[in-house]
Amino acid sequence: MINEQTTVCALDCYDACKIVVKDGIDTIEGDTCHPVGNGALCTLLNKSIHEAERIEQPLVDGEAVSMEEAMEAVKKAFEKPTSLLWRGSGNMGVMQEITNLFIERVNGTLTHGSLCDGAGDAGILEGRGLNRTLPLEQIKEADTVVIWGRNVTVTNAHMMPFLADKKIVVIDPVKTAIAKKADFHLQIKPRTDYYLAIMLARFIYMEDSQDTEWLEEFAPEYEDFYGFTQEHRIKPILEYIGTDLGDMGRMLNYLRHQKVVFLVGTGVQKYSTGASTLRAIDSLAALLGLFGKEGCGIHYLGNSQLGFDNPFAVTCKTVSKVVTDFSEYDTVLVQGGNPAASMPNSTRVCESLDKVENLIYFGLYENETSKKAKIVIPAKNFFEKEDVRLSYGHQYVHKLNKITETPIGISEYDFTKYLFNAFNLEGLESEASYIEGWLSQCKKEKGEFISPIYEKIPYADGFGEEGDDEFEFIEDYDDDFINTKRFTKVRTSKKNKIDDEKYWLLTPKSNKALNTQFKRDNKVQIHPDKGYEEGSILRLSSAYGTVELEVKHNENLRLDCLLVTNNTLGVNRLTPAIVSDEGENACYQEVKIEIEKVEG
Ligand SMILES: Nc1nc2c(c(=O)[nH]1)N[C@H]1C(S)=C(S)[C@@H](COP(=O)(O)OP(=O)(O)OC[C@H]3O[C@@H](n4cnc5c(=O)[nH]c(N)nc54)[C@H](O)[C@@H]3O)O[C@H]1N2
Ligand SMILES: Nc1nc2c(c(=O)[nH]1)N[C@H]1C(S)=C(S)[C@@H](COP(=O)(O)OP(=O)(O)OC[C@H]3O[C@@H](n4cnc5c(=O)[nH]c(N)nc54)[C@H](O)[C@@H]3O)O[C@H]1N2
Ligand code: SF4
Ligand SMILES: [Mo]
Repeated sequence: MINEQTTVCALDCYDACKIVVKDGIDTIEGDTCHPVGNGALCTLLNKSIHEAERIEQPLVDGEAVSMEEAMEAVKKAFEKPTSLLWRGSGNMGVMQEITNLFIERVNGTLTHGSLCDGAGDAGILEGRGLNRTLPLEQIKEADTVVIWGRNVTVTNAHMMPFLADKKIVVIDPVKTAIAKKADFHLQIKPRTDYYLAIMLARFIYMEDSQDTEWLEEFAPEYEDFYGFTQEHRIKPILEYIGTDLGDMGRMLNYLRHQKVVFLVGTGVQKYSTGASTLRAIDSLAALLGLFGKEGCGIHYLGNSQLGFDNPFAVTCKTVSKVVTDFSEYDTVLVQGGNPAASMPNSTRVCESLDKVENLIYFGLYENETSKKAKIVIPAKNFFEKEDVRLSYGHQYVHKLNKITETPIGISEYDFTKYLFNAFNLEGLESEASYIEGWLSQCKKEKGEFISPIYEKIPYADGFGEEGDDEFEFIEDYDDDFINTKRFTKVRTSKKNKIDDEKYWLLTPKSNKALNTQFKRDNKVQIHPDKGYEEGSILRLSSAYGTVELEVKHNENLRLDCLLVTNNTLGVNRLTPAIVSDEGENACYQEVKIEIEKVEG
């Protein structure tokens, strides 16, 4: 008898696909009935996750021990005066956060800030007050979809069916697969999206195509925004972006007087100015009246916990997730992450991890961080435990069901329960009651759980917590990284730290990996016209470090860019340990790179 069960993919991905398990985890398929999955899973789930070698044995000081002995060592480590929990996004289930409850009780420290989407989120909050997810059914209704710094075919493949029959505009420094199919691709210079949004807004005012009726009601400060756009000089900015009036005109044809959705990805905001970029894009959308209407809006990474009462919210001390100095703690628990590779400026990160007396790694796979750990605790994967999965890409909430039982690893709930018992702490509820607590807060629609804050058309009544605020346009912009003097009429001079001889670093995701899980890489992609032979070795250097990588030609790149995917060994030696001006986000692309051929 085939025992059919369902669960959902918990990897850190927009899609959160629903999975049908026919007969054990080797027989998984996408759920054809699910509104997102379209019946297909990606190769990461069909292949990589099954091939990846799990950590099976707990380790203490490199010696294999029983789980009981390893947990005893974890307990001892948490008896030390100072401890930190650094959590990655290896599993998107809400139960990952249960360890907060223990950290709070031992007076430990948690992190704030983001390696991912925090800058953009901050910019959205400034304009709209809340970061609501645009429902997928609205994307289906659009006439034009603008894909702005998101590599949909790689990172968000299940969006593709929603894009059928749309006019597609792509804004990306790379001629991505979707850019090749697009009606219009603007191969923009990296880190200029703010200026592009402001220029488009300026032209919309010039030709009087703004949605005045909507603006009067929901964004009445639009006259001030007009003044702000006028401070920006057209000619030098278009030249700097690498575009012209013809391109702007063509782009406007896809934007004015129609239903438009912007799919904005993390690519536009891997910079100190990332929040301003999202706010400028939001301001452009507002000018066109794209909020609160059918088939319109901005789809970015939404705040999936919005509207939930989180039972794992605690009031601990926190430090930056991006620039943490691990050496300040006696004990560091790394859960579901690989900071030694995924945090920026990894040379500095590794040095500080090496100084930690008790580094505990709690995860599935061996990686740069697990190799440094004194205590290694194997985790259970998402097929082996119960959980609830929210999504930053859509409104659906799923229950994760235990599909298979293995002797390997421990769940986050059992890990926490062990420590509560070991420290004689009370107050931990049953696993089932936490899961029920999350699910019971959801709305239900056609048999699916959905976010409690779901609205068919977000911002239809207005902005802010209560929906009675106005939209707030961007009103200033500050940038220390490039010389902005020539772009503005009123701003003061800034020191020009940029050397145009150097390359921009693009460091997006790979289709072979989920961040640093699964296949790793060792390549730098560069345009063949730069004259470096495929297979030769280049040394890449930035102000923060160097890494040697093998050349791979890519004709889809601009001549001023190098592309190194984030699963590449050592890529973050090049990136700066700084946080964005708002949102405390990592700024992986705020760096320029020199290259030199390694002889021999
Ligand atoms: N250069 C560059 N760097 C980047 C990025 C980039 O684009 N470029 N992207 C950034 C972004 S967006 C992100 S989100 C971060 C991601 O960075 P991290 O959050 O550090 O994620 P990973 O490196 O994928 O590590 C995830 C680990 O989680 C563990 N794991 C998986 N499932 C479970 C589980 O159920 N329980 C436990 N305990 N462990 C589990 C696995 O062992 C895996 O090694 O990287 C950031 N770093
Ligand atoms: N296969 C796979 N899927 C994943 C992941 C993975 O590792 N592998 N990671 C998941 C995670 S954690 C996240 S956060 C999401 C992120 O998914 P995406 O939002 O798609 O993010 P990235 O892949 O980092 O980059 C997106 C695009 O931005 C472009 N870009 C870079 N710089 C700029 C710029 O200055 N301006 C503009 N306009 N574009 C720019 C890049 O060329 C790239 O095409 O993907 C998730 N999905
Ligand atoms: S990684 Fe993303 S696309 Fe692949 S199965 Fe999981 S949720 Fe779906
Ligand atoms: Mo991410």
